[in-house]
Amino acid sequence: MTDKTKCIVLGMSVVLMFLSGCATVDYVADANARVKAADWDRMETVPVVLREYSYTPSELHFKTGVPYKLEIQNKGMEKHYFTAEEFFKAIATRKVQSNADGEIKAPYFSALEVFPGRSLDLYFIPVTKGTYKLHCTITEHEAKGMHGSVIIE
Ligand SMILES: [Cu+2]
Repeated sequence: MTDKTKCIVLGMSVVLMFLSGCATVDYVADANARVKAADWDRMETVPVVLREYSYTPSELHFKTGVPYKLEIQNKGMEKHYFTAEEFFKAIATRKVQSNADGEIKAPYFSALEVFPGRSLDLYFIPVTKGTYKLHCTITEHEAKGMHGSVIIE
């Protein structure tokens, strides 16, 4: 290869790396605008119960564009996680609220840990349709059955 050819090949691989890098940065970019524009008076409340070792229901269904409060209630004896990285990338997040302690505003989350007997509320708007994996990342919990799906339709 000539130096010029090497330079072109290197240049193309840099462009490809840049493009593939962009494809993985896929949280909802205009989440803040979507949250502000939504009519939160028509928010729907959906509960999900965490215990040893399950989510009830194990399949959660949401519709794009509707504002939701997902009440993540740990009714078990142990700590549990609501981990759903791809789901969190598919929604516009308004906030997570602990009804005892306050609220956390952030553009996105990847996992929420809920202590026994406590709950966290996730306020969000579904944006991207799909079926997303939900699981508890504490050792052995998923293997014992603590997994499910979040479906945006
Ligand atoms: Cu768990």
